[in-house]
Amino acid sequence: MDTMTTTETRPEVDPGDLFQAIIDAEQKIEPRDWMPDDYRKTLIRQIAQHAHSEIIGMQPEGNWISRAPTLHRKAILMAKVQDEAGHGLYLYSAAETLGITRDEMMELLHAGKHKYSSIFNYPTLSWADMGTIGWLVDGAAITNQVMLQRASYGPYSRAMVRICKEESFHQRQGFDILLTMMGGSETQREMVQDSVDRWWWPSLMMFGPNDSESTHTEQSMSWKIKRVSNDDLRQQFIDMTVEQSKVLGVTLPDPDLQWNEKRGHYDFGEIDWDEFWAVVEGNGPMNRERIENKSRAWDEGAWVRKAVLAHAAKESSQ
Ligand code: FAQ
Repeated sequence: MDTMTTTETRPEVDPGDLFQAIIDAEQKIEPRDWMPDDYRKTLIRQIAQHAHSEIIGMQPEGNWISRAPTLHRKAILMAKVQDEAGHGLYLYSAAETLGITRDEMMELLHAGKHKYSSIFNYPTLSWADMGTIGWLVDGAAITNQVMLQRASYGPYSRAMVRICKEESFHQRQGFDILLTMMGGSETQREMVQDSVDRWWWPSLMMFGPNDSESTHTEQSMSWKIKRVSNDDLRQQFIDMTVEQSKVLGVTLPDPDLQWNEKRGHYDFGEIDWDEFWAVVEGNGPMNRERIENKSRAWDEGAWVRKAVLAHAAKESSQ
């Protein structure tokens, strides 16, 4: 046969079928692959929200860098806050691969049209809060993020592998602050207990609404973006943390917390969902201040971005 004149046609592959086959085969969707519009939108929403959380999340701890009790603690806290900046940057880069720019994400955040985690709208009132944030907030973050290392979108999943390594150190340093304080004076132990009392419930809210109220879980799980539901992750976190609280010698502020032999899990009390939604909708104790600080820093840094971009443009034209 004369191969020069043969017009070979490839069998038509429906892009939707190919997308689903990649998901089913536990492989990764990459930026140039076809993907449903809603998959792209869901990823932009979740990754941008996650990136914003890391960046806004620098503020509560940044508040204590200049007041850390020792040089050693100060060096660790600075490193942790810098890690959070790094996590934000990996995540913004992952979101950019989906066709949104960093400037657009910033505008949406500053205008209140993008969310960030509710937890960062609570104030940090004492040094013990640095320990509690590491122990509970990073602890909840890791519990949620381990599954995201297996997210079906390649750039997100790879960013999460790096982030999780650093989060483990964050949780450990928080626990260490609290353990040290619990071995100190009565006043220090009271500071720890007060801090745990304030952060326990907001940490449980980090996992999002109950599964029955969650708008995105079912679809995100079928796309293998999320692998475990909000309620299952929350339960995992509680089961792990109750045991750690015993080692620390602190009381968790929930009278209904009790081991349930039949379920093989701890039962716990009802979360104040009105408080959760008030914070998510912008009416928490620190929402306004967090966003004001963030947008001021963005405006004040405009000249730096301009200079860096001008330099990059000059380099590439040479
Ligand atoms: N805060 O249908 P679902 C960290 C919203 S990183 C605010 O269940 P989904 C590290 C949700 O967006 C912490 N909003 O939503 C660190 C949706 O509204 P929308 C951040 C929340 O996406 C430590 C609506 O409620 N981690 O802490 C919250 O399936 C220390 C319905 O909810 C991530 O972002 C909330 N807590 O599940 C840094 C991880 N929960 O968007 C500094 C990645 C829910 O339709 C210091 N994200 N909403 O307007 C996720 O895994 C998921 O997005 C969930 C929510 C689990 C957060």
